[in-house]
Amino acid sequence: MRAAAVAHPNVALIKYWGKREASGNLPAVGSLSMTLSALVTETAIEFDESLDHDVLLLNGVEQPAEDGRLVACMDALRELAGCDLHATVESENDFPTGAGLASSASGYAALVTAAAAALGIDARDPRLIDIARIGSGSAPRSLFGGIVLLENDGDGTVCEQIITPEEWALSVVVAITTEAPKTVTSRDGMEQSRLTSPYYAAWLDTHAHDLCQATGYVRDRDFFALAELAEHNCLKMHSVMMTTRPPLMYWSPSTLAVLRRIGELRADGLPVFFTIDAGPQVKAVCPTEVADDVTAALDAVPGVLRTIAGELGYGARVVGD
Ligand code: 2P0
Repeated sequence: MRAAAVAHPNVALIKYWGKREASGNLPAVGSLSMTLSALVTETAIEFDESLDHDVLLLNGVEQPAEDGRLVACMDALRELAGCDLHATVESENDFPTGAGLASSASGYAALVTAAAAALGIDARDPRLIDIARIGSGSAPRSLFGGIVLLENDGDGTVCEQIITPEEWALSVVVAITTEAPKTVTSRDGMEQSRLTSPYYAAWLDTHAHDLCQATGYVRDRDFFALAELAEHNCLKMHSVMMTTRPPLMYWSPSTLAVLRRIGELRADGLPVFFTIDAGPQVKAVCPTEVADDVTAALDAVPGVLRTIAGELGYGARVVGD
């Protein structure tokens, strides 16, 4: 009863920020994301009848036993499989953890995929999407590759791939400006935004339109229309974050420097746009044929520690035991 899986983080073009009041970690809004081949989480799981609780080792360090998200996710997997055993989970990221690079999305996608294999659950069972979401609202997106649409559907969510990596040769260049973990998690931050930002209502009101338009631009491979809308949606989310009380200022000074450089590159005719998540790193999206040019330009921005570039990646998958 053991298995291992890999998954990639994803970066949203149209963002998820805020939850419905109902339980089950349901997002208030849908989202549209790209799965990133360049970053990898590998997770191994082994169910063991000698354990009386689940054990999680993240990058070799044991995490607190009371991690509610892990236990809730594991309990849902046990219920689905009709199994009452606990497990040891060992998860490794090849990139900074908790620093705005969606490590929880890839972590829970890899966990659910490995656990399903170990427990004999069909990997295509749609209930795995709901179980991944319990761990992290963005994790269902990392179960799929390419460009992925997550939408609200009644009391739940649906998630599907809309473009395969082969159908659109896009790359993402991640400019790392700080390796340190963020001080406010997305989970806590988005709840504070819901409770205190005067712009949160406008975020909700305008979101469905952004999501619908962006999905159309992706299906049409309209890069420049997508560029303008994705940057707008990103800055709208950061406006909500910055007007939260106390304010959520995830940017570093170099975040703004990279953002301006990307604006200059686009004004000079290079097809590239930015997006930023709950952290100081900037993700530059571009056609793969110009990824080397974008990488060279961002490496030269003062304050950029390093860049990581890669094409669209595949969804979470079993890699053996
Ligand atoms: C996104 N983020 O759409 C947005 C942009 C962060 C900023 O999805 O509370 O770590 O576990 O559901 O999944 C981060 O959200 O939050 C996220 P929880 P999660 O990519």
